[in-house]
Amino acid sequence: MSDMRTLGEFIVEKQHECPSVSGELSSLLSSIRLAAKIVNREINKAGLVDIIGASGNENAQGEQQQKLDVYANEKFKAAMAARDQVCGVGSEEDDDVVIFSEKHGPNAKYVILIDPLDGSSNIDVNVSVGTIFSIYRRVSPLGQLATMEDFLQPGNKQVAAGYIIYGSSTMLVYTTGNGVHGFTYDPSIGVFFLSHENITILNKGSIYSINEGNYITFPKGIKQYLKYCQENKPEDNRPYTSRYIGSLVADFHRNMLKGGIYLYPSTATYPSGKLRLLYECNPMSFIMEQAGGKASDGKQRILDIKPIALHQRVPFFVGTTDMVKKIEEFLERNSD
Ligand code: P6P
Repeated sequence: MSDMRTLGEFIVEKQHECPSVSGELSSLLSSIRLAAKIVNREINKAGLVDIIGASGNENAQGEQQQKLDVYANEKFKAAMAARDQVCGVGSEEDDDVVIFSEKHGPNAKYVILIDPLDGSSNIDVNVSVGTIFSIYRRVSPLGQLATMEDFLQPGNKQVAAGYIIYGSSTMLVYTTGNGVHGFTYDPSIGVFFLSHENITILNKGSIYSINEGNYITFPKGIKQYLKYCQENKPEDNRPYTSRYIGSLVADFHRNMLKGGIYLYPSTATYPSGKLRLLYECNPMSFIMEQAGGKASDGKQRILDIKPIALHQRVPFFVGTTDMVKKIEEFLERNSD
């Protein structure tokens, strides 16, 4: 008998087991679930209506915004604004944070950081894309408007994080610090069913995910790590395999289920790395650590980095613990 527990039932069940997971947080996770269903519907019919393609605007990164980027951003922000738990949202798609000033805003306890549609350049070639979210308790006083300090907290202060992957099936994967759990969406009845309880990454991995087109400008330690992978075999004796989709959520999800590592080091184009600390690296690192893996900028734990800017970028190495440690060794050995 397959487990017919729904995401909603699971959230309530875990709320009773974990006092730290408050009712407000449960309600906030439910609003993310609603927005995910709405965005999923548009992604799945994107090929049929004129919603694919550039919106004609640029986001904070100077990247061409795809129409679905804009749509997803608006839907997730609207879902957050409609609930009493969120006092502000920081999004990849917005230059600055959005502070909820009316109604419940000043008395709400949480802020959320979101990449509403990561990998969106893949939308019009039908490759999996994803939404990434990160939730913190505010540090500014209740009764006042949220401040930037509420958003610039280190990743080790997250109370919840997760992603939705819009792929061959749509899944929502999240953690509140008590393991990682995956739910698969049944669009015929509009319900997310528990499909992957307590996801744990394999101790041994053989997959590495990196854009080798940037090889020339990689740090020496990264070049040596790639050479190590090509000349050696992991202990399970299968050769290393290079798999890179160009969509973080898709590469991350496959590596978490099969074992492996995702790497985005510094490059000539992105001297500090391409991935954004607040709404990509921190949530994915929280999830990976909860699944038994490791996440580093090459020198330190991602979750211990004190953010200084909303769209701050960092080098990002995340996945099977031994593989991340091996990269840190190569980088240490070749540090200038
Ligand atoms: P590149 C998408 O823009 C993204 O942020 C991640 O989803 C993805 O892994 C990476 O950038 C791809 O970057 O430089 O390899 O195209």
